[in-house]
Amino acid sequence: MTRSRLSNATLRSLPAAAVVPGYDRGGMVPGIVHLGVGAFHRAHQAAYVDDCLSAGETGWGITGVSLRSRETRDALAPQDGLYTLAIRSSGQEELRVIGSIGSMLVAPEDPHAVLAALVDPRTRIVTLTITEKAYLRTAGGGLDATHPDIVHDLANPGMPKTAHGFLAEALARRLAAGTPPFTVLCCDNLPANGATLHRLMIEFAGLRDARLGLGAGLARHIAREVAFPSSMVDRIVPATTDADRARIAAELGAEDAWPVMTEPFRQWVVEDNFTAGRPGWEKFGVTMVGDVGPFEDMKLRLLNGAHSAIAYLGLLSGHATVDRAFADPAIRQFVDALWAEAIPTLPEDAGLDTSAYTAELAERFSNTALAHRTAQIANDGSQKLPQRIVASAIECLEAGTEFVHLTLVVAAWIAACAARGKTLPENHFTDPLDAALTALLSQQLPANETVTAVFDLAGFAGDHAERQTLIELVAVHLVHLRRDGTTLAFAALGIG
Ligand code: CS2
Repeated sequence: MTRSRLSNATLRSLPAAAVVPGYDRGGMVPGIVHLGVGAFHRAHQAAYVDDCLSAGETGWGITGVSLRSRETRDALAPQDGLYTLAIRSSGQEELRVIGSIGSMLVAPEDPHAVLAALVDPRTRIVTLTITEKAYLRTAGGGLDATHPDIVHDLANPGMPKTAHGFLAEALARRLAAGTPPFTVLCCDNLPANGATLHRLMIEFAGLRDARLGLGAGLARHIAREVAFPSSMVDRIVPATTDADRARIAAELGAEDAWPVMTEPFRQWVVEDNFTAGRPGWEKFGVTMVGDVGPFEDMKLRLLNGAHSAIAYLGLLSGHATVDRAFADPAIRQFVDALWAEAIPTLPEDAGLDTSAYTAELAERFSNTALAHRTAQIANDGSQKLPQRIVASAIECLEAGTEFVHLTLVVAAWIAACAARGKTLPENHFTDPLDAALTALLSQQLPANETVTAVFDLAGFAGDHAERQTLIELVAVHLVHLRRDGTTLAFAALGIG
């Protein structure tokens, strides 16, 4: 059956059960440029902005930019930027068509158009979800100035490839034109994400200034006049499957090339530091605060830390999805123990309710409608584990607190990487360090040497005084995993 395509023209003929934008999309002013229009952005920020537009705000339409691939633009352009958000809980599905993305650009196709959108005085906020690895940091956390894309962007400031290059060029042009800077809001899962990006941008601009012989002009401007609020973002967004596309098309009576799947829960905690205005997000459940740090750490260490544990231990135990892995009593018991180790590393005086938080996480991880794949979360472990697991382990060591579970997650990551092409499909998940990791793991070195080499590669624990202790603790688990998989690793912890 040929169905019509979701678009402005077909919006009014959708079934009444689907919530559609009630506002005039033509009157939307593009006030936000978003870099990295993946599914997460479309389930999270774009939905909050859609709430504000529905409430009558007009100044915050989103211009979506893909820094790499054209897939999202190709899917959404014929749909006038519209897409369906399917909000799924174990018993039901609610469909909401989101209208906040007014236009889309693909940076490699037309970097000039992206710069024009960034320089446009109507753009007052630039938001980012580009994933951890796109910040191009060295293992020590500074800017990787030797990365080919950074080298390229420093040599070709008018034709950037990286987020750093686009932001720097746009801020330089706005400064020259006397246009006030936009606020840069980082929405990736990094600790102190705004401050981290601010620091990387000052470094990048410093290199750019030196190269262009401009003194410290742009670096100083970014350091002093550009706001980089931090934020904690949260919503679980499994990758869309063809079965999802078919189901949504049948329910809508119209084709949607890229609907986005998500859960009912959503959370956004944002540092309230916007120099050029912002949408009234707080009216829709966003928590605007002075310090996001405690919320970020709680989310990274409890949600994301448990996610990585479930992903690697789940893969090693043969579970394809989070809900199935979490229903495995051994994994469930492990996650509870992992939380018990991580919780004391969170600030006590920040008013965090960790028991309510973990109880809610347990419910969210049990959502069977999401079918959130363990392989999806397993991607990019080298970029994720430092803030999710290693940071808690180091703080436990510093505080002299005993722990044995955090380090199993690191060992499970190493074992899962080594299992690819053996008990797991080749490229079942990927990592920016894959070339070096695969070469290292194929040597089958003793556990201690393997873990040391992995720590060197990934920069885990840097030159911290407790690095060696940590390596030894991870290696003990790796010995168990190599000898008899998760059964022995769990048994050694008294689980199972
Ligand atoms: C997940 C996150 O893929 C992953 O690494 O842990 O994407 C997680 O689903 C989100 O951070 C939830 O907000």
